[in-house]
Amino acid sequence: MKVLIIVDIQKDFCPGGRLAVKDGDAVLSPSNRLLGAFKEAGLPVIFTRDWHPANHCSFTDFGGIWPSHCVAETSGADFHDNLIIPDNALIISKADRPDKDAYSGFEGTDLDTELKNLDADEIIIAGLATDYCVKNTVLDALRLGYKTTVAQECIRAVNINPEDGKQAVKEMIKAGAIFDSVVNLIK
Ligand code: VGL
Ligand code: ZN
Repeated sequence: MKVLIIVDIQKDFCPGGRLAVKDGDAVLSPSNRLLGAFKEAGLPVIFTRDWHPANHCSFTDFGGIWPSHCVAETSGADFHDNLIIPDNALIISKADRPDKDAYSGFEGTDLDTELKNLDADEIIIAGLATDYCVKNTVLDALRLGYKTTVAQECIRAVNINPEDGKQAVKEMIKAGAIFDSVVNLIK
């Protein structure tokens, strides 16, 4: 079974948000095309979301490197308004404990169990951000043995260092990830 995983397309990671990724909202339209194709094919989709407590350790006020973002139950943690979320979508919240950061959708969540329940062997990944949650989710998926393809137009990087996104792509490819375009993925 092929499963689409949409990573952290939340308001705070898009322009106007608290941890805005440059052109973060540019992933919306290609991601929605993938979502439409999966819906038409009757294939499952899973959405991850960053879901921090207000005192999360990744926030600068609590010793971390990030401005406060994606605080659970606040509007910044909402999925972007233009993201098409099917009624039966599975939502995985992560990094929801004060003392632990988690960039991978697999870390401290039921994602692997849910994928096994769906009999997933192949994963398509889209979302934000390339150099953090996309990268770590992809690397974990590969470690867990899933054939993992990244939808290349559907990712954007934070780029604290200008090459971080490019570096992350290299790392994912080296670990065995496939990169492909949405047109190919919906064929
Ligand atoms: C992320 C930075 C901080 C991500 C989450 O979803 O890529 N990046 N928290
Ligand atoms: Zn975060």
